[in-house]
Amino acid sequence: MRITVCCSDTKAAPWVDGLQAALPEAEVSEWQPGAPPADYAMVWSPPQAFCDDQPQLKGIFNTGAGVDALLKLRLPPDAVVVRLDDAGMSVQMAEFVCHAVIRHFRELDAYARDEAQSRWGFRKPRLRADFPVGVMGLGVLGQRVAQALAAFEFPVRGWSRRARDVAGVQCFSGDAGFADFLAGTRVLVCLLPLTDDTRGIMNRATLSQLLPGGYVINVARGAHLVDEDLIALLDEGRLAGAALDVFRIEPLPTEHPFWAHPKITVTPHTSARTLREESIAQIAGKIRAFSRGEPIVGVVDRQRGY
Ligand code: NDP
Ligand code: OXD
Repeated sequence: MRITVCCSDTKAAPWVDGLQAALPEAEVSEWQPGAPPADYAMVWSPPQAFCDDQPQLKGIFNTGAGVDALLKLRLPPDAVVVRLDDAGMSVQMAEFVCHAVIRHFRELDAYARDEAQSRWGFRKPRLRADFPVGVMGLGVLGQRVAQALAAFEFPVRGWSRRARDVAGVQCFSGDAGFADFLAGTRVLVCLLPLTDDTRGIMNRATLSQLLPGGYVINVARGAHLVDEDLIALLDEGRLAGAALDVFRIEPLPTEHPFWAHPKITVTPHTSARTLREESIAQIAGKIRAFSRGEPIVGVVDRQRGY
């Protein structure tokens, strides 16, 4: 079996070597234009030329959870697209989001400002009941995040496309459940895939439905958020702040107003990093299973977009 590797923003060599070591029976190499046709591909954000060059692929294994960049391409029609399924990302996402929620809830930025002035001053404890957290997207990452937040005893709500039942989480679903979900949420966490249905989902109309003092945590994709609506709502005092890890343009341009906004925290798309060893082990296992005709998890529904 022949496997081609195409990772646009990272060096391919360690991925090629790792996958080759995990699948000694295969012939693994970095994609070059005009390379012989491969059976499987391991990719991150490949160019269109890669897909055009590899029409015989049976499976395309994405080295990330989100497949929005991949599904924008003209892919070989019969290739199965497979996303990374946790592979060490959900625990990172849970710690990142819990940190962001707790930093806001416990006013840790205000204490840091006090420290800078050698000021010893307590703030009145806040009530968790006043800070219900709503997680949009109850998939691999969203469920883990929701349960981690519930373990800190925040009231947690979750919203998904289909009805879900997650222990300790008040679940809402579909368009019908969206307004109720938002109306009881103060801290909104986005863990949705980017699809035609979810693009721009955090906008003036939806963010205005949050409880007063709303706080936004976007760890999914930048295009879920309408940047100018967020800034306007923060400046009008309708929202208290935002922690943003993902952006419409990455790296976030230096002139973007998010950088300097006093109510916005920016991190460089780092909330849950792809871990190479875990990812290679998972992809190698799936390639073996798939080539034996066994079912695998993480197959993307190309029509649905995730
Ligand atoms: P999953 O595919 O496992 O879960 C997606 C969830 O979103 C599901 O619960 C799904 O509903 C729900 N959903 C999808 N469309 C809609 C909709 N129209 N309305 C309501 N709910 C919807 O994804 P993951 O949890 O693995 O990952 C989520 C996203 O996180 C990725 O797509 C990626 O963009 C982002 N990500 C960001 C990282 C970072 O470092 N910042 C790292 C990794 C991922 P249902 O349950 O009904 O299917
Ligand atoms: C992913 C990501 O989708 O890193 O895995 O954003």
